[in-house]
Amino acid sequence: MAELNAKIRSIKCAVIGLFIVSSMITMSACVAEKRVEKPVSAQIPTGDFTLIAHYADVFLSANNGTGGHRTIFAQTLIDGVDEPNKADEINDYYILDIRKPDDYAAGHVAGAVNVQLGDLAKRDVLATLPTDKPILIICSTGHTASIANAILSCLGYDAWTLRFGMASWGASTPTAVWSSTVKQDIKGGNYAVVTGTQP
Ligand SMILES: [Ca+2]
Ligand SMILES: [Ca+2]
Repeated sequence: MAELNAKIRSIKCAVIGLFIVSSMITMSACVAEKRVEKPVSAQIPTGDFTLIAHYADVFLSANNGTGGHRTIFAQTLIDGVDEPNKADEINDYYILDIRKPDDYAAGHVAGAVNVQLGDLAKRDVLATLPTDKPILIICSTGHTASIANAILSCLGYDAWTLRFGMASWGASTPTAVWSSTVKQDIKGGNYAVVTGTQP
């Protein structure tokens, strides 16, 4: 009987000992974690998030020399200077016009496909966008196109914004600049447009 009690006591001691040791290991791990500040990059989860963060970095750190982030001037697109390995002419691009259908029908760049901004990230719409050529996004002034550009860039597309949008393309476009109710004429390049609902 005494021998059995001694065995039980030794088992109890072993269990308590294990508990103390494991608690100490856990505590020291917590202290170590608090002491070592992880760099920000190490806190980004792996997987899809890392890929999106990479594309976001590419987009935000890009500057094509004109002060804009992945923007291109209308004149550059139709000046006849067309280097084979550079997206420097309108024919190099898949053209996406994200304005309202009425504005699109009133006049758009030849070949431009009309997709509303709100529909752009729908799966079936994304599936129509090319992954083997740059995408030129056109809106009225460039603001909305830049939103679409940022989104498509984060999804891995080679997206570009027509700088100042259709205001830079038409002869003269009444545009609200400093007030939502007052419009002033913005002079554009007076380049050709196609009217109607078809590209
Ligand atoms: Ca050109
Ligand atoms: Ca080219």
